[in-house]
Amino acid sequence: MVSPDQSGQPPEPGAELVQLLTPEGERVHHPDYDVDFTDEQYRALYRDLVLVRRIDVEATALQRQGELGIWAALLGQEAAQVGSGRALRTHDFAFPTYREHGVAWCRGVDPLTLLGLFRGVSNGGWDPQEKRFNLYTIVIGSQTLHATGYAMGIVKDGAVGGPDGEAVIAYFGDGASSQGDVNEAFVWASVYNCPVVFFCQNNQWGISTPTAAQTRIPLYQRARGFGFPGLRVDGNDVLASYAVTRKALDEARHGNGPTLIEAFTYRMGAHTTSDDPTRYRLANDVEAWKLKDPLERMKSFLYKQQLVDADFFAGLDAESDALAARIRKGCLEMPDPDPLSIFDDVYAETTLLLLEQRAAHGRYLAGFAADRAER
Ligand SMILES: Cc1ncc(C[n+]2csc(CCOP(=O)(O)OP(=O)(O)O)c2C)c(N)n1
Ligand SMILES: [Mg+2]
Repeated sequence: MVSPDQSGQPPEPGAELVQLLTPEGERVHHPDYDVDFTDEQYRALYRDLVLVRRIDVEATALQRQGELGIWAALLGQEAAQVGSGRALRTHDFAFPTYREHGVAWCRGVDPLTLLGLFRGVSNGGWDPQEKRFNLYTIVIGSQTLHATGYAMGIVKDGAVGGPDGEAVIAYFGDGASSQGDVNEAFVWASVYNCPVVFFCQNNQWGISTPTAAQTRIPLYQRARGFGFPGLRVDGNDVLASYAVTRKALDEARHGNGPTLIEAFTYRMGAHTTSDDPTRYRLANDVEAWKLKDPLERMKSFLYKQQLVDADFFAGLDAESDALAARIRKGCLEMPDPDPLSIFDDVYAETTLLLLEQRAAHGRYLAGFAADRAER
């Protein structure tokens, strides 16, 4: 267990946290970040949160039943992802980590496609250009450089500098903030004034390493040293996450350069299904964060504002159940890939060495069939 501040407690968010919805579901206002949602938009955001959580719960269960190799749960981070994901315009481009299932949902990636990746039957499965959503990246922080390079490219294409400009968003975690790649991306984005939003989900943990082992100052304050603005938002507040991301994206698309958003949230589940967080964190902390649940506060708000009725919830329950059933069925029905297809997409044009390896592996696999025939 790493706990450099001795208490093991994450740093307090402080007064600087941008919030539009309190944990109790009270709508509050902020002078710099506000948005006017219609009743329909409020309901739609809640629907996103509920369905995204359901996808995550089903995927975790499928992994436990042996149907997925691994799953990285987003439990607790739904608002940060749905808020920022819905703030993207169609032509904006997102670069995710491996946990951005909520953003994938907002980009129209079928959840079954994500499951294929974690089941090990595909290397991705969606067209990044079509979805404007890059493939999942496991190498911590490297996608911030990809995003920055992409953002430099769209500047050169002349696609930035007005209300219809393009913008890029790079997702990463608190642990990733210590990576060289992320700090290099900050430098490049700053000096080249790149249209990129760095969206850091500070979920308080990098596997078993607490944020206190990554930084002595709030992460958003790092931006200042690189020469661009940074801010901290309540990552469990879908409205605030939307508002700050929309504004930062607009700054980027108008040619006003990068922003760092630190979405202050909490990873309610394990790092992945291979992890056991009871080994390194206190149940107390998890219980305290349950009171800030992103779905519950939105539900309270909808009730208090009388924007919903029993039919709305019954309809959403039915939709959620149908989605879960489709995911389970679709996952079990996914065909196993040809083992030799692992060699297909290594390079755009294959190499002689790879062809030899493919042939050797083919002979190896055929050996099993011969063994079976002899027995
Ligand atoms: C370059 C690199 N180093 C180490 C790892 C192993 N690793 C996988 S996830 C992870 C922690 C990442 O924490 P954070 O950035 O906070 O993201 P979170 O998992 O909390 O969403 C580490 C160290 C990796 N995948 N890539
Ligand atoms: Mg983290």
